[in-house]
Amino acid sequence: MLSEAGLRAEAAHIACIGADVSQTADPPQPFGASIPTTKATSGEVLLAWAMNDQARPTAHGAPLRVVLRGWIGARSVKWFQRLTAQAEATDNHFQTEYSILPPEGDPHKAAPSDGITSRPARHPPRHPAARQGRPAPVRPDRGDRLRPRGRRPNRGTRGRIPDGGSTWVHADLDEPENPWTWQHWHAALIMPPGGAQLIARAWDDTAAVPPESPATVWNPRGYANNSWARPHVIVRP
Ligand SMILES: Nc1nc2c(c(=O)[nH]1)N[C@H]1C(S)=C(S)[C@@H](COP(=O)(O)O)O[C@H]1N2
Ligand SMILES: [Mo]
Repeated sequence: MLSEAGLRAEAAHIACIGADVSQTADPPQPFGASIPTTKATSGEVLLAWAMNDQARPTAHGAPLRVVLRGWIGARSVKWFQRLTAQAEATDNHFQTEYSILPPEGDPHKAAPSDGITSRPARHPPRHPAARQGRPAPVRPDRGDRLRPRGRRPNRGTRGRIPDGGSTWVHADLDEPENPWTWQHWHAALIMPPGGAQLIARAWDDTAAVPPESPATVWNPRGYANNSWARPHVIVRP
């Protein structure tokens, strides 16, 4: 679509807006986001009108939405209405709002260009439970046998979980569906009944490990916490 339209050399960013206008943004404005033109023309971006071979639900952006594979959801504009090729990144409220500020940043004074507004295509593995601050999906299976399952971005890596905090056991990876989706994993643990804390961390093929604690990734808005997930579980007798 962009090559049909013809991009000028100075078009470094592609900005999109949706049909929904936020009255709480200052000033009121449509939801918007921009991405570098290199990403927009990378073949990793969809304009989607369907979802899982069904008509796309309105809640998920019908009639048309942007889907950016490998990037945060906030850049995938729903109810897609208009795009602009421009020299600078958008100053839309929602681009600025969903940016990672440095620890000393002030969310109330941040300029559009402050902070990280995009994620690299290859990013450190993180567990969604750590991101959302809630326990990982762990369910007791056959009494004392736990089968933790998790997801993380697919980098062909191997997940690990500790048994009781001193040693670690390998998790098995489920078959990845595609390079952009979460990598599901599972592991079996024999544990005594009672309360316990699990720790889930991942290693990738460069031996990179997510941060052990959220302390080193702290930022004012609390985004992108990819530190080790530490869900509490209760093993029923
Ligand atoms: N037009 C529009 N697009 C939007 C949003 C929005 O509020 N309006 N929210 C964004 C955010 S923050 C996320 S996480 C995803 C959520 O997409 P989903 O509802 O399909 O899960 O849509 C993004 N696109
Ligand atoms: Mo979001």
